[in-house]
Amino acid sequence: MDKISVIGAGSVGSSLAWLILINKLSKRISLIDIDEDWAKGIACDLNDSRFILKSDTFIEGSSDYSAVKDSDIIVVTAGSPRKPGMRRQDLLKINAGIISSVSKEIKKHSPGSIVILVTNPLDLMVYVALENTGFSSKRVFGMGSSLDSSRLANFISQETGVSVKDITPLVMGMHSKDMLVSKQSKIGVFSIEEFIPAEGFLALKEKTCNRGKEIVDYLKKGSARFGPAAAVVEIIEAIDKDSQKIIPVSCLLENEFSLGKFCTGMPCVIGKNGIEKVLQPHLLPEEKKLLSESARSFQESLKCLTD
Ligand code: LAC
Repeated sequence: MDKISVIGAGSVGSSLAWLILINKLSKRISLIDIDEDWAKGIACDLNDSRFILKSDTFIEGSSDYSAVKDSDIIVVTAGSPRKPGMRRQDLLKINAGIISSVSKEIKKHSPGSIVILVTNPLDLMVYVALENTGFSSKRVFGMGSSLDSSRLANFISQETGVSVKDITPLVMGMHSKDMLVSKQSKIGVFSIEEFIPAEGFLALKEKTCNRGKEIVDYLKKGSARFGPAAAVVEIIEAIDKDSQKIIPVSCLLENEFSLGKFCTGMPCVIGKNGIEKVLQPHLLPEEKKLLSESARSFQESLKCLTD
């Protein structure tokens, strides 16, 4: 890939730039931050690791949005992060303002790019970016459920002793504490129940839903960075290699589940065009209910934004 831009050089943005450099996923990275000196400082530090890591990826720090010009992919991590005691939803108004202006800049300077959102509340931010870029929904989506899935896989692996490589986690729905952690997740070819009793899985589900908050509470001055950065890199790699890999991302649903138009986490096939296909897993009755609650809560938040 020729160029990836990362908007927001905070902990997720800088960790992501480092992972891109280590994995040599792009020739250039534009790291944009409102604090230009900060972006430049992080870029200098990252570039100093190029020789040791044998990577020709070069990073440029800037506060000028024109630096995103001609990006293949733009990752948006900019926005206010959660503080202890806050829900992702509490960031709605402030971050919607940021994402709408960032989206207009993206549209102006890099109209052909694929845009991956990380900013919370994620599903709403994907919608705001779609509205303000006018790009196809195949090219604007969010990283959320794949991180939640990775968290679930981590917990299942710890609980059972089975390698994370043999776990197929399935988390969908909103990237919030009301996410849909599916008991249709698998361990090898086996159903979860064959390894973990129902109440045990309920506990893992709870831990998965609360993981972001747990990290915020521990850190006090920040939120998760390594997990989110790794989850974005997985998506970038799938686009770069056109691997047609199934990754759950926050995408626009047009009425697939007869729930109207809203953004939420669904397993999608990811390739060189971004979302190649939105998959529609068979939902258990309680999962259908949770998804319709996601749709309702999405519409409420949207209304709150437009009021
Ligand atoms: C979290 C942030 C990325 O789940 O929403 O930690």
